[in-house]
Amino acid sequence: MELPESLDATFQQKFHSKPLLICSPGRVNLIGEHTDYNQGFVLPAAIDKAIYLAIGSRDDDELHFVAHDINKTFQGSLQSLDRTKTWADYLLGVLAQFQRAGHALRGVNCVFAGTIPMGAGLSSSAALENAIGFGINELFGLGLDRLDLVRLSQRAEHDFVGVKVGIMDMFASMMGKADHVIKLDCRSLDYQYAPLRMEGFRVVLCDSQVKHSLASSEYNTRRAECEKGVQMLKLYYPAINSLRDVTMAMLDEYVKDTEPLIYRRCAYVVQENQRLLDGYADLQAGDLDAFGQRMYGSHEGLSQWYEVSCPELDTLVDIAREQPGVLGARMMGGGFGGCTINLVREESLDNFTQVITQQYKARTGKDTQIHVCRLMDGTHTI
Ligand code: GAF
Repeated sequence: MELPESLDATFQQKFHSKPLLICSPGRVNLIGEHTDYNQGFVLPAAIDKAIYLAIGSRDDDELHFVAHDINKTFQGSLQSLDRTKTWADYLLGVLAQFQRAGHALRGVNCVFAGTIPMGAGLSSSAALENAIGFGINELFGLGLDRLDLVRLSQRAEHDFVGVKVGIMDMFASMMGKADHVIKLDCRSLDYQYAPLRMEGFRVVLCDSQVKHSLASSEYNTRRAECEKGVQMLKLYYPAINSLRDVTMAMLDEYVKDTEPLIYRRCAYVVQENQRLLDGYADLQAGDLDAFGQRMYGSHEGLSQWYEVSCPELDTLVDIAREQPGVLGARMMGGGFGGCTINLVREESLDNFTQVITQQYKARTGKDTQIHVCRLMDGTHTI
């Protein structure tokens, strides 16, 4: 039985009613990492790995959640939406945001499972938040648009889960379009879909299988470091609001000597933002070689200047760089584990998979998982 059917069956067996079924995808990001919360650009896409959620309303205030994959349940009430520090917070956090925005809800039953590898940096949490937000909006006819739901998921992550994430993950998961990447301006939220013209190439993810345990604390620290850079420059340039407004010349003059660490963080972001704009132009021009080189540049910045990589991710990129048919590779997402994203020529895929698998094991003692992905539509009912 396919996953959505099996969730449907479990739901009906447990709750004796027919659920609404929702598919909410994970995401990749081609380039533009840690730029979203600095009001820069990102270039993500939704992928064919998703969270599937079966949801139905109740006549009371109770909440019954089943995490099908891990065989865990949660029972609570809309009257007391408190943090549990478990997976249930991704659902509770979104419900709390609906309440906070003044929407009257009733209780819900949910059963969910996914094909997004957990902790692989493919945004399973944003997909789950989007899934329940989308489901609640549909079930109770609240009339919110997709962008409202994206913002709601982001606020849930900030207030309930406690990580000050940017908007990229939930945006990509909700707004994705098959075979397209999204060029998103994280300041204005203007976005464009661009067809991924990559005849003969595939987007390949290599999972380091390192779970990003440092990610939340270090993520918030990086964010604070960027904000510190902005504050320093504001003394000289009062109109500056974010690193989006900053140039390397400003950093060189006012930050480099006094705060070398802050300089490295901010310089990475300013350069990455420019790399994205240049890389987008490469993609539009069909120059994948140039784009691939920018991916390596992005990885170097993330590893050396922003310091969010780890030895395993660096190893995956090093191995990829030596393989024929690989145009570019870099760590993806928040960092400290998760996946690398690689652009690989179709005819080199088998060799790539074999060599990466063998050499990663030999160099780190760990296994990798390789995922070849397709770009899909965002959160939707099925
Ligand atoms: C995580 C965050 F959730 C995103 O908002 C983004 O900042 C990303 O790390 C780094 O680009 O996935």
